[in-house]
Amino acid sequence: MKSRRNFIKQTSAATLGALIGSRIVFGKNLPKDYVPVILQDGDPYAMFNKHKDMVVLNNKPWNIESAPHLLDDKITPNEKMFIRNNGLIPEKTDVNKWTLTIDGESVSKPKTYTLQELKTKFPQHTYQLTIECGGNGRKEFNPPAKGNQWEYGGVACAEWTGVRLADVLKDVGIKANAVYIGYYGADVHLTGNPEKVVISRGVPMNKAMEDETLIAFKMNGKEIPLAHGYPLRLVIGGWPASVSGKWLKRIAVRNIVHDGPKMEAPSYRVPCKPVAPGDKVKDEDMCIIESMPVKSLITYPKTGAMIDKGNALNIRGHAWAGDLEVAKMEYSIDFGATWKPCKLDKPANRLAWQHFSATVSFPEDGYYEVWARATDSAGESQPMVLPNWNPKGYLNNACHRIAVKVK
Ligand SMILES: Nc1nc2c(c(=O)[nH]1)N[C@H]1C(S)=C(S)[C@@H](COP(=O)(O)O)O[C@H]1N2
Ligand SMILES: [Mo]
Repeated sequence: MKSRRNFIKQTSAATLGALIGSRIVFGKNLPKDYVPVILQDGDPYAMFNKHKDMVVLNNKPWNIESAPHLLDDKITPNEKMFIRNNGLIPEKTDVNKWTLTIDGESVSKPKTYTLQELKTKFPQHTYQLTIECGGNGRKEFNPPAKGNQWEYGGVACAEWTGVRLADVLKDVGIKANAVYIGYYGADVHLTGNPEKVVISRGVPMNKAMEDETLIAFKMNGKEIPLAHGYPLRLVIGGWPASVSGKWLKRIAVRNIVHDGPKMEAPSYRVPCKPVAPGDKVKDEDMCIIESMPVKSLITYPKTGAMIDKGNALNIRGHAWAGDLEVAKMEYSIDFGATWKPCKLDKPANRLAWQHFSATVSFPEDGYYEVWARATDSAGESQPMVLPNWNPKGYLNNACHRIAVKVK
């Protein structure tokens, strides 16, 4: 608690406002080192403006997960959006001095932009983008994998506004030998060592140059909340959210596959070929996760729903499929023996999750489970109970299941 108070004390009114989730109207009058009341108790829910049902998995670094029933909104609001940090949130964020530098082997002349330049020089675009932590669903794997035990809530689809990474890279001019981009953020390593990079990941050039790959400065029409990368972040939908670098300061355009911290095996990698649960896998047999697998969540009702006999149940939720579209959505009330179709909407834009709904009737009273299964445009479906085990517990896209009692 003490260090957090110190952090808050040294922070500007603008950053405090970002923490609280609204502008401090008379912020210029705040006494020096004064901690606003809402932040005084160090309550992460107040500090990050999160819903009370969110689950804190870790506080150093902060990792907070959402839950299926909290993700019912079509566009995820900040209050229900998971936080996944590998290091410490940057303490002194002076937006007026914030710059983004583009450099690396495949850039002849590195270039640095102020926030203002980025916002005025390039066309702005807004997309709904699904980002899911590679470790979402880790909790279900057996043997268990180390790391945050994410259940279902490490996913979100917010509306992001920014400029295209492609437009900025074209403005800088990149060489033909460019292979990968790698981001660098302003967050601080857990050791406090300023020389150490917390995480620096990236994507191949073809993903970097997609229309939807944004250098974003707004989330859901407002400045990005501090925990989610204020004032600037990469947002790269459909791939593990670890490629969406927060507190973005620098992008290196590399002539090799980027080799920053957490690019190397076994981080964000899975066995190139399936292995048996518990197997040891050599580093060279682990492959970088690219597009995320097809997945869905029932966001209404919450598991444990009780309904009266004879009443139908309206279910709804979202489905997503990495770089692909979801082509089909089904539900089962007989543990996967038979499946019925759900109504499935088209995505608002490429890489946005898609909404589904169905009216479910039950033949008699008793205990049921409603299982939901999405199939992507390449014909891949979610596994019913668990996908292939992997040493780090990534990519669990098993069918989501809710309990329902009819009486
Ligand atoms: N600079 C920086 N960017 C980062 C991270 C981080 O620790 N530092 N975590 C990554 C991971 S692993 C995930 S899952 C997403 C989480 O984004 P969110 O906290 O906005 O939900 O941010 C990614 N970007
Ligand atoms: Mo992540």
